[in-house]
Amino acid sequence: MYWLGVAPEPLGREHLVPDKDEDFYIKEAANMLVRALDCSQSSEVKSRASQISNKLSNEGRSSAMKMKVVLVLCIVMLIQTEVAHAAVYNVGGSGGWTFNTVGWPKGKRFRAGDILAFNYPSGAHNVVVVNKDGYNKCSTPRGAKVYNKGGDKVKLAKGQNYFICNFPGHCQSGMKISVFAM
Ligand SMILES: [Cu+2]
Repeated sequence: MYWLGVAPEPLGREHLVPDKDEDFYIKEAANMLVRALDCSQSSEVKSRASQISNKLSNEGRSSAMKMKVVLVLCIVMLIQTEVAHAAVYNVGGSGGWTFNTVGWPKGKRFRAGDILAFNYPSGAHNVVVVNKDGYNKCSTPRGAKVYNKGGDKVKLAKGQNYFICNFPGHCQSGMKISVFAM
């Protein structure tokens, strides 16, 4: 995909494993990885793919075979892109799913299909999928899905997603999040 110009430059070992054990080099390696991921989802990559396909289709019927090849490549690229999109977020960061997590989603951009990982000691909390009313009032709708294992991974649906801990008083202490997924 790289030689067609529709995929980022492959990551080399030197990009992933820093040569020196210093903050700067580790940060550089992390940045490189972030850029590669960003690049694989960029509109530039997508428009480049459509340029190539347009160019080949303008060459007439004899290029039908090439067209097919490009279409297959585009599909492969889109699948790769989708995979790259499915990010995993640890709710609450290193502190995990706990009190006052209510502000955690602020400034983050989520996409439908992204995974929220709720990390907490089993038995200390739970994760309840609620609606807007349940979020605002810290109440649990009838039949709400409850997770309580402690390493719960929940896939975001398109639109607004609401989660609370329904242990008494916990949601009221900011143990709730509202997450918008594009
Ligand atoms: Cu709790």
